[in-house]
Amino acid sequence: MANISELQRQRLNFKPVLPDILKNGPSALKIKQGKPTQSVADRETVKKIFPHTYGMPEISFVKGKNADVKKLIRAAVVLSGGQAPGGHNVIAGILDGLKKANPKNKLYGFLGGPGGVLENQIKEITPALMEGYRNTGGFDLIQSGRTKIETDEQLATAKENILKNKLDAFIVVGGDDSNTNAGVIAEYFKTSGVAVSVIGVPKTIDGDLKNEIIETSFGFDTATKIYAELVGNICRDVNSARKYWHFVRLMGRSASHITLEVGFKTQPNIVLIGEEVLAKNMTLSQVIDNIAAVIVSRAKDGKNFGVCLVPEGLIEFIPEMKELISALNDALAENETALAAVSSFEEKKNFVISKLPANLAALMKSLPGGIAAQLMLDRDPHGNVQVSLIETEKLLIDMLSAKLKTLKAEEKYDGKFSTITHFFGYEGRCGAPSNFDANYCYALGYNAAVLALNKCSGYLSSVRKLVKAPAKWECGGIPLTMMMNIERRKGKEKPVIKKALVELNGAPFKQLEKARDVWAKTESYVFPGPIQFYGPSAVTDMTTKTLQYEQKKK
Ligand code: FBP
Repeated sequence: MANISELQRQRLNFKPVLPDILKNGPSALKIKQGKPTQSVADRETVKKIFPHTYGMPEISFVKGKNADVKKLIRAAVVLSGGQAPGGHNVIAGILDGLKKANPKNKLYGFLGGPGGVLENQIKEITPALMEGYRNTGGFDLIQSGRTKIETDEQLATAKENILKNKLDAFIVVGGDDSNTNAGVIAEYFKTSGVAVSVIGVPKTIDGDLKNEIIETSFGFDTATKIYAELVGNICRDVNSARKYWHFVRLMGRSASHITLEVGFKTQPNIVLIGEEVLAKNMTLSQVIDNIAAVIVSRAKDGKNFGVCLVPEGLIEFIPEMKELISALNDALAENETALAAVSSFEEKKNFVISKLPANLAALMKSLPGGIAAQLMLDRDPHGNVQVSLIETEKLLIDMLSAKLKTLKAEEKYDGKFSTITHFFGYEGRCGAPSNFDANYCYALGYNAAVLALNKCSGYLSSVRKLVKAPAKWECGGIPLTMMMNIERRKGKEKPVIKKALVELNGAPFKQLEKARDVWAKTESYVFPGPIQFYGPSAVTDMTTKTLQYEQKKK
């Protein structure tokens, strides 16, 4: 039996559209330098940490002959962090860009993420190998991982292995943390006189690696389309059966962009946005009161059903919970050895509670056991709590049930609250890339190859004007240091790329504000259906609503 589906077979033949500026290959374009740049905040501190790579100019590509790029190079790529649809096309773009400049150029992939760099696990990505992966989802060609290259020892090992493999360029495909790492490595190489270009590529389904120049990270388009199909189907079911409240938690550990986008695509009754909760300084019980108000109002209309979208990162946006998580991060990081010696969970919990200030210790004790345990799970290598493992939707339902019981006793509610929970995250991370992501990723990869061929280092591959047709996209690079600020990580102040959160003054959130009261009361559900790869362009080439609203203002 064939081990690839018919759709897979057809997708292998899809030819991504390259932006016009890249179409004639690396030797037909030149680097144009813009003005020197500054970091987004904490300028003096970031400058001190990155003396060689701070302030570099933005780069754009313009037409022109460039024979320098024909010199033979060896490059390696690493996929870092969570999977995102289109990763294989980034690699395909890098490979094709390198080969177009000089067919003898070689591309390697470090296996299993940055850990593969430290262990020197590497394989050549030949054109023949690449053929089976074009336009496919997943990162399985070379896999990914969350190891961080940050200690002096790790940086030295990375340098040793990169030099051992005689590499001229090292391309890191990752989110904000991984690209921060890329910036650290670029600086380290410049400081130690290593002439290896380090280039980043913006990846994450979460959509939180963006700014004026990086309009979106790859994978966001496809993942939100996949979740929207599922949520749309739930909305239709809810409207047919009319007996359940569905609580759908959607991935996005630090920002609510995914939830907002899926909200636009499906128009459910409630769309919670973590950033709003934080801005309004809401407590957990205020969040519950707001949801309960919608449930009660719908119950009055005889509607004991609805759909509520919950961003995965909500828990970290509730100020009291954020404070608790941050104190837990510090307590866990500072007491690693002592905690390793304790075996039972109860003892660990009590030990950690003993390290917390009284108010937070009380909050921790008040949480349902399951949630408290989930809050204490191991941090990822970047020191972040793994919110994908915290079942916030269940916490909300527990608290809502209690609230509705009280309201019933006070004769303020006379409905039925039957619930179903869902968590959509992993379902969308390896889906076959939409046409948008297939094109965008290929362009990002090709663009990264051009930056590397031009010996740029410490830059993030940037492809802009994404609401236009791919042929019109603009290409270049932006200095990694330009996106940095200082944040607290693992109990220490660190330079990191600033996460892009949902802006309450931004056009997308304003759209939600305008629409949500109607969505709460009615069944304005929209059913986007599955991603379409073939058919009318209005369906196949549709970009995200977020991008459309954001770009409209420009
Ligand atoms: P990246 O930021 O690395 O792209 O990952 C994002 C994400 O998909 C989050 O939405 C989610 O919380 C997390 O990965 C889950 O990570 P893991 O794969 O380690 O469970």
